[in-house]
Amino acid sequence: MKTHTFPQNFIWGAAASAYQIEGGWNEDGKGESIWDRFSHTPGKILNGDTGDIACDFYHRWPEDIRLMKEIGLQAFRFSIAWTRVLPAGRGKINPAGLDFYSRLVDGLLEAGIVPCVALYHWDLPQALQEMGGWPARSTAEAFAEYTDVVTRSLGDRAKYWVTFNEPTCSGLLGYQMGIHAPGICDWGQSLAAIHHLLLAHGMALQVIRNNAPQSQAGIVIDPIPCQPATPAAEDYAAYRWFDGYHNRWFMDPLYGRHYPADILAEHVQRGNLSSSDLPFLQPGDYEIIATPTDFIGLNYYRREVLSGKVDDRGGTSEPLDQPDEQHTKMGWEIYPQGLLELILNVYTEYRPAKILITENGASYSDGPAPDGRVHDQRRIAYLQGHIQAIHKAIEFGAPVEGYFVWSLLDNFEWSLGYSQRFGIVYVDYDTQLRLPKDSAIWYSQVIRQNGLVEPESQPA
Ligand code: GCO
Repeated sequence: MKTHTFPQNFIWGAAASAYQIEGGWNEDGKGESIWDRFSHTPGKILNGDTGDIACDFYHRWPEDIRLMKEIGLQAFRFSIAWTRVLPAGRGKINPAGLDFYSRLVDGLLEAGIVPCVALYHWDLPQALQEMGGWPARSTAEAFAEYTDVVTRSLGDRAKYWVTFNEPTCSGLLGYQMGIHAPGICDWGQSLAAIHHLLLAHGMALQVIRNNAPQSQAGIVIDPIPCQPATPAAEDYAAYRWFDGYHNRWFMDPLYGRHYPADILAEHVQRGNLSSSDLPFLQPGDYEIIATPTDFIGLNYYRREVLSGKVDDRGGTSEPLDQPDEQHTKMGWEIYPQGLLELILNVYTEYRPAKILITENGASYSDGPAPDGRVHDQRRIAYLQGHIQAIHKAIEFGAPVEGYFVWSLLDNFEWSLGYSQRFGIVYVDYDTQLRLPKDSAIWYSQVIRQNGLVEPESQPA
């Protein structure tokens, strides 16, 4: 037997987000978010799915906390729907919304589960989008006010705060590729949005430090480890560009550097910006963005292999010549080694004091078998490989202190609706019944053992 035991204080958790699980989209005074608007717009989401009901977590959370407890989760990362708390984004507070999250935090604490609260997982108030959305600087100010309201209410009890989950997705998928809300395709708006997301992160950190001085605060980023498909110059250029606009453009300013000069020049050359004087950048912004954090959260699913065959991004993912079993249902390559690369790259390049793996998981559509159980062996294999990679990173000295599987429940997978099941717990969307999959049972064991115990592989 080979064992991979993790450090004593390592935290094992699961993650989810408000719009993907809550439902109750207009209940008890909740305002409309850009995801409500987007999913209600015909043609945006596969099969016309919406998050109106989702997993009905808004009503079923006590049952779901019991489930978490049964699995043995030590932490739960969830997000707050801004529009429950401030229906119009700014101004009037909705006490019922705040109260919902207060009861949720208390419920988790009573069950001995550490709440890890994300303030933003993509669901901007529609009212703020109408005032310009993230491309407008005023949205960053609104975010700081919202953070103040939430942390005054929960800051005494919640000890882990995430400002933003993947500003890459909000900024790039939402404002440049248009496949996420608010569905805009414009580099100028996208770069302004990214700047204000990062600025809002820094402003919010300062608020959290005031209102919840005992807590730990950070941001969640999804840098995608990438490489050129071949040593050819055009593949290398495609790789540099992707790594630049998708990874370094976010990480560099968070760690006290400016936006990467090579990518800035390339944005100008491609016509995404009219000049390298960023119109949205104001004196002092870089200092605010680089406000020190206690941890960085990293989300990892896959790598990207780039080729210079030009598409509108200047590079395409090279379809690798690999069998289907090498991919999850999302079509994403299974590449656990990439998680090790990601952790080591971030650690050596930016030296964060502490790293949490805030998301990692796989979509497979296994449902209940005739014996009534969900035998999601492929998910178990996926998680096992990735947890091993983390163990290796820790052996190399990287300060990884927690792991959150994505996700607790099958849920609303954004523009792909309910077609993708990432949960370790199966959800029957007709009845809202929950059924822990084999992976949930396996994960409880991992938690109990604080790591993996696996049979030695047999020599061929
Ligand atoms: C993300 C999001 C999740 C997704 C998950 C699977 O980080 O992309 O946090 O909401 O559902 O990553 O795509």
